[in-house]
Amino acid sequence: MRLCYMWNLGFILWFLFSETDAQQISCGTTPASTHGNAFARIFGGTRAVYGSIPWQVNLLENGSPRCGATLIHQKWILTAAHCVYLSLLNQNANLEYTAIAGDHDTEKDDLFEQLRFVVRVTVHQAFDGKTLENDIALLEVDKEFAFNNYVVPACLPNRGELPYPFTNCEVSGWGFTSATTKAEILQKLDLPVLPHKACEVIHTPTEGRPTIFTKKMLCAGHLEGGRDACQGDSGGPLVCPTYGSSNGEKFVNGIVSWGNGCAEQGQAGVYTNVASHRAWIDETLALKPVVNDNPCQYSGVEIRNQREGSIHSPGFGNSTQYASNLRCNWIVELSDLTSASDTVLISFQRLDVEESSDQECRYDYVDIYGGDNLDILQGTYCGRRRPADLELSKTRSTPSTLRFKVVFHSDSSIGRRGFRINFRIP
Ligand SMILES: [Ca+2]
Ligand SMILES: [Ca+2]
Repeated sequence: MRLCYMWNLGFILWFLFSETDAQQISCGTTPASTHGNAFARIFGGTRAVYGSIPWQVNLLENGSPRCGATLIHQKWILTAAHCVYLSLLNQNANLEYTAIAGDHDTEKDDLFEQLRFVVRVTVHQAFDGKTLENDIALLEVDKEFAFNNYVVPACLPNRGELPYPFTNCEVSGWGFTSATTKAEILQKLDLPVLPHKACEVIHTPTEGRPTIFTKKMLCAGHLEGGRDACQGDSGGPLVCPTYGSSNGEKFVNGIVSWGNGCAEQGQAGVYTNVASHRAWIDETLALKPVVNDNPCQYSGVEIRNQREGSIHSPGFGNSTQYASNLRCNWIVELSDLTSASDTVLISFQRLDVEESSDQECRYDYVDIYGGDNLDILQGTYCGRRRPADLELSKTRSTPSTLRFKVVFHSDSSIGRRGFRINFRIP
């Protein structure tokens, strides 16, 4: 799997000219796609060329790869319900999702990667975890994705519009490429959509496998075996051209849902039929966006050269509760103000932050970091008891620094009053 991306002149030119107005980006197109070499994979797929599947999203759960997803809107990604429904069944599991568009190699930062936090998980209300009927979910992200040549939404199929049988479609993902190996480089596979009748026959329910193939599903694959989507590809896109679309735009007709094994002979993978859910998608996309007007959210705020000051959670003092899913951080830079012996005194004026029952600060917390690189944890705070003051000294490095970082994290449920920290150089 460890094949390096070949830097070539075409790629560099695309990089230089890749800033494109969002208006110029049409769904389902691949403006950055060059016809590079592809390398055979064990399950019959090929390594995708960076930019050739710009709607592919890498969906992480608590920071670990979970599933694929499809970019369909600046603020929404489409995935399979079975990828995320555990988070709804068990709110205490505290699962957090992040979505990366423009990803290619999961082991490195790709040039056009954009990471967003999921702020809303919408699973189809009729999703059935046993039969995998209605295996569809939409996730809203905190901040719009910026479309460019490497981040392009797939087109949505019209209601009820199916690809013709044997249309050549494309599935992609970072799932397993052999029984034991998960892909680091995005993989893709061309495969035909099969007629509904054939899919019904292939997926005739048996005693150990009661799942029924329905009109809300598609099946696609190579019946001779050896080429298929697999675990880890779940939730990802099956895109197809649509008859009559002259520009060859790709439509997300399917969501990787289930199959009997991977790449087995006589089998064909099953995909959620997106066109049969078009009304649900339109309703969901019309929901009022999750409000995200907090100035600190997900961004650094730097306070420089103040001998004293304060930091508080968003909305503190308004007798309201802080919002969910906050990722605030403040950096206080005092190096220029102090002499070698100086220290800064940090004290909580008020602390009211949701704690876990074991007082381990698993839910919401305030972290304070010090050190030259702001990576030395000085304390983690939650609950309601005002903690002891914290005194930080100038570092012993050359040049010596005095700086600290406050991070405030809230999870997806229950807010409290928040906190206020005062700091001063005595
Ligand atoms: Ca990457
Ligand atoms: Ca909370």
